[in-house]
Amino acid sequence: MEQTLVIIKPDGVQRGLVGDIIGRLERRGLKIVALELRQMDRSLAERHYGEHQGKPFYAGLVDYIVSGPVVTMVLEGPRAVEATRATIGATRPVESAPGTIRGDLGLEVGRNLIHGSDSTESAAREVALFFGGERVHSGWRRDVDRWVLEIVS
Ligand code: IDP
Ligand code: MG
Repeated sequence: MEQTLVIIKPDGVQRGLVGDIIGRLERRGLKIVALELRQMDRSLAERHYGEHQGKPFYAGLVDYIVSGPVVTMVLEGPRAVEATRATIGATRPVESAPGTIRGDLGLEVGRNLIHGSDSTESAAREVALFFGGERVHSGWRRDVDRWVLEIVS
């Protein structure tokens, strides 16, 4: 089963949208296998956003992500990376479809509420960066799964 890393960014936490955002992902059928409120430090932010180093928005992005607590989680499900990115919406909230998290709740790219891994390779790297192997509880049995998934392992 695929895993993905989600971060509810400081604006999502400050605006009291944690429940709404997690609820949307949870209702879609994705299973929470790790969840934590934490304050990211600069070194973690720089490692997480390493691919953007050198871009004009990089310094502002790091300042933004360390500006307050974030909620990090690992979600599991079939094609979880793609399902989560689709639920999140496009990077620029004004270009995100209504019904998506960014399209319903955001306006500006520098306050776009949430991060989701963009590939299974990024997901593996990010899950390890934020939770390590031992803090992900991927084994728990969710009794409703036979009504969400066609084949339950
Ligand atoms: P993504 O979060 O949709 O994967 P990326 O292109 O990976 O988007 O960019 C990472 C984050 O950097 C965005 O979510 C956003 O917070 C920020 N960002 C991207 N482009 C800009 C920009 O042009 N101005 C300000 N911030 C940006
Ligand atoms: Mg990205």
